[in-house]
Amino acid sequence: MSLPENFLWGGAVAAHQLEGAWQEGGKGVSIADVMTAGAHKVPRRITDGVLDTEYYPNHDGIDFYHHFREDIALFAEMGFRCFRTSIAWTRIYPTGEEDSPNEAGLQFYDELFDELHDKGIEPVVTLSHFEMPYHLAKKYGGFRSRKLIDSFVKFSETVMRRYKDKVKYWMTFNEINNQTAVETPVFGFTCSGVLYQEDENKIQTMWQAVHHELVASAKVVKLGHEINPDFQIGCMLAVVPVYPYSCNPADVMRSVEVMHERFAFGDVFVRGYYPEYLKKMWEQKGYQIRIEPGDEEILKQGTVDYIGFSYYMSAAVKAGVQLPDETDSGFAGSVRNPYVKASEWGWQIDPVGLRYALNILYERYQKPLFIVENGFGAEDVPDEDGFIQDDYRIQYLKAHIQEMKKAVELDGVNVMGYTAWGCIDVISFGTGEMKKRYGFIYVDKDNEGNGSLKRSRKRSFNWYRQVIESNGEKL
Ligand code: BGP
Repeated sequence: MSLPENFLWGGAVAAHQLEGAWQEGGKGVSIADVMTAGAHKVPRRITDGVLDTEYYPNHDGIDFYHHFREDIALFAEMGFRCFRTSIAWTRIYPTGEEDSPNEAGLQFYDELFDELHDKGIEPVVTLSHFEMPYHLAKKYGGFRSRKLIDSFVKFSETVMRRYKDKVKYWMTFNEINNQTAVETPVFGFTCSGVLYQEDENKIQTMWQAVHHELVASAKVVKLGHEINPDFQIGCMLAVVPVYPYSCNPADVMRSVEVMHERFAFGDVFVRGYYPEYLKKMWEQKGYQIRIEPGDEEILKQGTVDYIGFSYYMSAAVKAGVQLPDETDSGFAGSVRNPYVKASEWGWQIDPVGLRYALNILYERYQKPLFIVENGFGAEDVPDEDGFIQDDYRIQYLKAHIQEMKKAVELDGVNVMGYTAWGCIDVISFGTGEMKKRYGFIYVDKDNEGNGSLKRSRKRSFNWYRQVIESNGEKL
């Protein structure tokens, strides 16, 4: 047995990490444009509307806005069957409060999706990938306010109607379960636009914002199915399987606790209601989460068609080590797993963890799974001919694809597709820099923002081409 013939092989990116042109075509300022870079383990923050020019100008991206035809031609050369990107909310509604959308922004995505279809590539669209108009964050505190539900639904409805015949696969919020209200050395940003105040119960505010996002997402899923019943609308989770550090029952229970925090989101997306363990946790901690009449009904009506998820690493936890303790393992509150290696950024490299994750997700939800992010971030150094010999990346991807195939072929898990993260070098989200690259395509731009922007094929480019051509047989 092998992978299904229509398996969605491709690559993934996010608007603010590559488009650039942050003030062109009527675009407004997004929270991502005014985030600080997080180099040297400084957590990224949404600034008070100012650009961080100290490090790489991340708002410039790799100027995909002006290079997308050239880039899509390279994706087509690799044989991509799909391409995952996001729509920048601020190209459509620059402040989020306009009555009518910005036509130039809508046209840009029309051209992008047309170009993809011309090359036989199916677009896969994330509605909100860690961004929103800065104006909405400043004025309302992002999703801390219920007001944002309507703003997000308005934006989503506009693009789902406009692209109803061009885009079939959608996801609502990127890595919605990567929320934090407390900064850690590796995780300081806030994706829901909430600017936390010192004197508030931050975690309670975070869950309130999450509730608003979940309601917004369910509304959009329901509406999307009305706009086009053929739409496939998924959630997007950051999947980090959490292992107990040892067979000490206390470690095992700690891993259950952390898994609950990670899975609560998927449970709501798939089942349409809050799991008991989450309600108990809110109760025990004394969090008051306002759930308005009708919200629970909406959650039920807007369950997802598939589960999109990212997988980069697993984590091991030990009883007594609480979130958000300092960690060097790439995942707050976890400890180094002696059985796996780690990347330069401490992310635990664990291909078997992907097979494990696919199994637990499928057992729990019985929904099609879509691996929409997986990849190896590294500092690529060109050789004397300017060529990137990224065998380390090939090795990482190959090992993960092998484990994915085992999950499909040996365990019977339903996997729809696989899109490698940052298929062309983009700005790293965690650091806001160019240095941490994932691409099959190298972009000549350094960490200070200098470079010709020239695109060139890395060694992994041909490797991935042959993986897709053989439908995963030649690895
Ligand atoms: C995920 C995000 C992406 C992306 C990726 C790699 O969390 O969805 O936006 O950037 O991780 O992370 P980084 O860029 O920090 O290496």
